[in-house]
Amino acid sequence: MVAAAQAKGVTDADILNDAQTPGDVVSAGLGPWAQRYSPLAQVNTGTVKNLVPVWAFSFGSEKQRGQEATPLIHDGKIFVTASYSRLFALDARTGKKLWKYEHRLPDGIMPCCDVVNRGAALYDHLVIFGTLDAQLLALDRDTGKVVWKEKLADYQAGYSYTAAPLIVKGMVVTGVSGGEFGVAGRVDARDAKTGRLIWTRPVCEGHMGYLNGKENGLTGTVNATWPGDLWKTCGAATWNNFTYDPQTNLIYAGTGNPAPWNSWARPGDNLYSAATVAIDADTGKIAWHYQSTPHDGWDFDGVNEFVPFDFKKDGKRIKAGAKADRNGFFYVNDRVTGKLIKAFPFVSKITWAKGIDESSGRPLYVPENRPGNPAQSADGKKGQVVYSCPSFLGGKNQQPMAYSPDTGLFYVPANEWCMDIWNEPVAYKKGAAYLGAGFTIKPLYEDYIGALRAIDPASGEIVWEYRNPAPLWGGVLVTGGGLVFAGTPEGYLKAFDAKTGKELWAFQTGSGVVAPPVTWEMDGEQYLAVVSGWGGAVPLWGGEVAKRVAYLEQGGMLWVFKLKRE
Ligand SMILES: [Ca+2]
Ligand SMILES: [Ca+2]
Repeated sequence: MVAAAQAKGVTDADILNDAQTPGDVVSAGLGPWAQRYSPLAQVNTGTVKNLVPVWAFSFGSEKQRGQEATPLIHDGKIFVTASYSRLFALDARTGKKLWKYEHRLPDGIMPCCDVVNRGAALYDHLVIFGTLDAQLLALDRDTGKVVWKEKLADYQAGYSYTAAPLIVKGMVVTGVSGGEFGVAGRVDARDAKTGRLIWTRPVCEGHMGYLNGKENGLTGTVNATWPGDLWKTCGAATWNNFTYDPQTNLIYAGTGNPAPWNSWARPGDNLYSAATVAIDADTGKIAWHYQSTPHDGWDFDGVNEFVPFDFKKDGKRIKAGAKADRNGFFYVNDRVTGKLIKAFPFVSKITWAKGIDESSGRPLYVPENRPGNPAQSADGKKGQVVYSCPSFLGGKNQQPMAYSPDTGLFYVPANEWCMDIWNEPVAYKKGAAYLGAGFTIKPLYEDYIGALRAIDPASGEIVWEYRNPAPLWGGVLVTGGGLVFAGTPEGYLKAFDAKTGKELWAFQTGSGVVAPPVTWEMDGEQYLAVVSGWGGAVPLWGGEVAKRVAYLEQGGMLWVFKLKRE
């Protein structure tokens, strides 16, 4: 019986039900909605003080840098990705290494924002993950041997892959990274068992989609919102984790900045950059889009995860989804139609727009706070510098938020920072940075940058906040025990009361935590796991903020916790 149970592969039903089955974590968002909520309550506001480490595992080697992965747990095993395109399988009870896959990366990979990976996907007997040279690999979960391998894109043109793939109806759904190199963003769906491409949907107007090898309609209309040939190197990289809603059969993908950053080069809305794009899982066609930053001029990638939830408004229950956007606004949209329901700021200072017009869904721009046109400068080389908030690292970046159906609150790992930004002329060159901008990121406040905020989506109110000196970059977990777990670059994994924000527990992991925690139940006990290892975009792009946190040490460890027996 035990052998038969262990031989069972992960099914579509397992993934759809992941949020309701606390004995495993078989998808990176703890379910296709990615609410990162677990009903487990053994570790709760009363018992969390007894939470202690059970074991820790080092990723080893001289390869450290940012560790952003969500661990997956199934059948007594943990599958966790690490920096430099590595994947480890560990015994969940002891931390013993079962196998390691270390991808051989070519020279010349071009990850913009550190050599990170945000996690794997499980399907059948496979562990599937993407690499920094833009390949997708399916490994045998028992041996770590490669079962199939597919090239997602040309790494020499600036493509890479850093997100956790999403499993939908037997398909593995992926995007691409590389928005700073003029790639063209798209969403692909492959047969998860074989890697065969089923459909591909570009997210820039003018590009052709395909379904089973046949043309499946252009995305948008050529030159409707992009001038000349710029749509061909449009950016709009789909580089963060996606979500899926079985009720609407829609995959929600966030898209990054239009390329280049210099917005004067590309008048128009530049569809479908800086947006949420909802794609029908069966047809590979765009059902709706909502563009949070039309004609982006600040690198406000709209890649933040769109989290489906049931929104209660005026006594009605609306099929909604929420997103804490890099541009500083929190959006609630109808997830069936994409129509904007509400938008409000979740950071303290926003300079680029006065607000969001809730009837049209469009931002109310402050034109003088758009970086100036270099063509109008004296020498034609540097447009007017503007001081802009938030910075391009965003009100929220890759670090995922969580939603608790118990409290009805979103828990958003936000940051308070601004930037000086200016535009410069730039031309596309394959494999070269394609920005046309210069910048310096600056802290907004002396005493904190990070702010974990409990946000009421109905009122827009910040119910509580925890302020952290360094920027928060790790993501959030919320539980039925009334706890919010989040890590800090200073090395702590912390637990807060989900209702009040009171800090109830903290543990020092030895390096910065820039990854989201997970929890599961095993042998009747509740476990937690989190990866520790400082890095990501902040030390590389963070300007004055990077200097402020330059004392932080790199690392690479997986920590596992449970309650000590009294
Ligand atoms: Ca589960
Ligand atoms: Ca970007």
